Amino acid sequence: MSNLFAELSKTVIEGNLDEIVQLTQDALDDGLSAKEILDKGLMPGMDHVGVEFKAGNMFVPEVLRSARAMQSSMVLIKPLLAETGADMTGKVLIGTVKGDLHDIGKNLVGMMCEGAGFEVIDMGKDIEPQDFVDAVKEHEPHILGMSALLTTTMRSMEHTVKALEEAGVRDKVKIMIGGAPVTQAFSDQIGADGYASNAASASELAKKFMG
Ligand code: B1M
Repeated sequence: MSNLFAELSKTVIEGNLDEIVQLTQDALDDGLSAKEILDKGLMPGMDHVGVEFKAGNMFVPEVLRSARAMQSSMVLIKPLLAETGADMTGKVLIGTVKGDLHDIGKNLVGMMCEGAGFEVIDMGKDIEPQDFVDAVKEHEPHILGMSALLTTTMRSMEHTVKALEEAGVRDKVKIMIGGAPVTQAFSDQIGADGYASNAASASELAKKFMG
């Protein structure tokens, strides 16, 4: 049994798209629950990817391949998780801010958070502050993640924080921000709850927010 979990972790780390779907199906056929597959197979694999990425031993294309492998497995287990009502780690709403079309880093953050067991709602890119507000009201996420890659669009993060305050929902979510020009000082300045410099740190911060 534990061998199957180790193999699942390995296929995530290797980003082996061919094997992971079959292995997931084998695990389900062997009677393992979707939650066990996630907690003991996929997530430890993705944790390892996060550690290696932070250490500079894995690079963006490899992390994306691992994330894609994990997502292929999730296609099989997600409906079962929903059926059994298994708790996800929490809910993350994520998007790239208004005026900004860069979404590769944001996608990576979303994938790493999914890898850490979060339900991730990806709003896409070029998201207006009011659309973030409406989505926070609709989906009631634990965490709102905003990404910006341009110095000119960073300000939209501040506008979104203000819009959330004005709508009376600021205190209902933790706000995490990131992107190349973003810093911890900027996060403090605009009243976000935290900044992460890369996707692995973002999923760690998200877990920290959940206590
Ligand atoms: Co653009 N671009 N771009 N671009 N682009 C940059 C960002 C730039 C630094 C290039 C340069 O001049 N050297 C520069 C910004 C300068 C600045 O403002 N500081 C720039 C510019 C100027 C522009 C245009 C204005 C160019 C033009 O048209 N004149 C234009 C703007 C369009 C717009 O957004 N309105 C533009 C357009 C584009 C493309 C569309 C062609 C394309 C984007 C495609 C896409 O994303 N689908 C593009 C690309 C690819 C880049 C570079 C080359 C790569 C960005 C990237 O994907 N990096 C970039 C230069 C560079 O970085 N070398 C550049 C890989 C990615 C994994 O890293 O996004 O940093 P990153 O994400 C990291 C972390 O930042 C962090 O985790 C991620 C993973 O570790 N992170 C978070 C990101 N979001 C986070 C959220 C979090 C936490 C962490 O919490 C929620």
